Amino acid sequence: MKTIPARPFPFALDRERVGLIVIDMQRDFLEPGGFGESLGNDVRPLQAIVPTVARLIAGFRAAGRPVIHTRECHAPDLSDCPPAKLARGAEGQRIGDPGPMGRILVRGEPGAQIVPELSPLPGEIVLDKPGKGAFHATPLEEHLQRLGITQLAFAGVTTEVCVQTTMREANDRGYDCLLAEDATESYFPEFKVATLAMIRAQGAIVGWTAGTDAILEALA
Ligand code: C5J
Repeated sequence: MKTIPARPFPFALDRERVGLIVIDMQRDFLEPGGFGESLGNDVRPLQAIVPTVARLIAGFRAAGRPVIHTRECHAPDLSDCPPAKLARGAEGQRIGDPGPMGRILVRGEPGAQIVPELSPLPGEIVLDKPGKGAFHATPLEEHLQRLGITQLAFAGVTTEVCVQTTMREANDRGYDCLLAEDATESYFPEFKVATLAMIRAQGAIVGWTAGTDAILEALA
């Protein structure tokens, strides 16, 4: 165990039991000309974390610890998309509609791919998830149990949606959750600040937050 400076209090990182989960670093959320930008969002803050996420991934790989990647996307026939989710958004900007990088949030389309700078290595787990949380309708929990993981470090986008939802799912399943503060981002800066505060509130009610450097130091 190595204790790292974290908030709301130090986090005891278990090098033998920790894994990294990188949430939805997809072209459609991050790249200019993608779905996220077409909704009026400024994607630059999300792009800015790519080098930090890359460093975090490299640190886990170097330590021989699992890196799990997720992508929010749906089957081409949309059979895994609940009607309520399908009906969201303005006409022409709904899941499955033609978007700037192929059909919006559909598996296999260019926009659904992870940005090339963060490409998964062969053999790493890549989960296509139909929900905001990565445990919903995916084999994530089976993978974590098989790998003996009890602690999860988190990176990715967006902080208050898919990252937070997955952290809450993991927390309820008994995993210790540590969010890399500078390796996550939101289109709405105030939502990121609020989410970090919510996670740490009431004695780490959802988990801990720490800087990427501190996490990497503990892994080295
Ligand atoms: C994610 C979203 N990945 N904001 N999706 O957070 O819709």
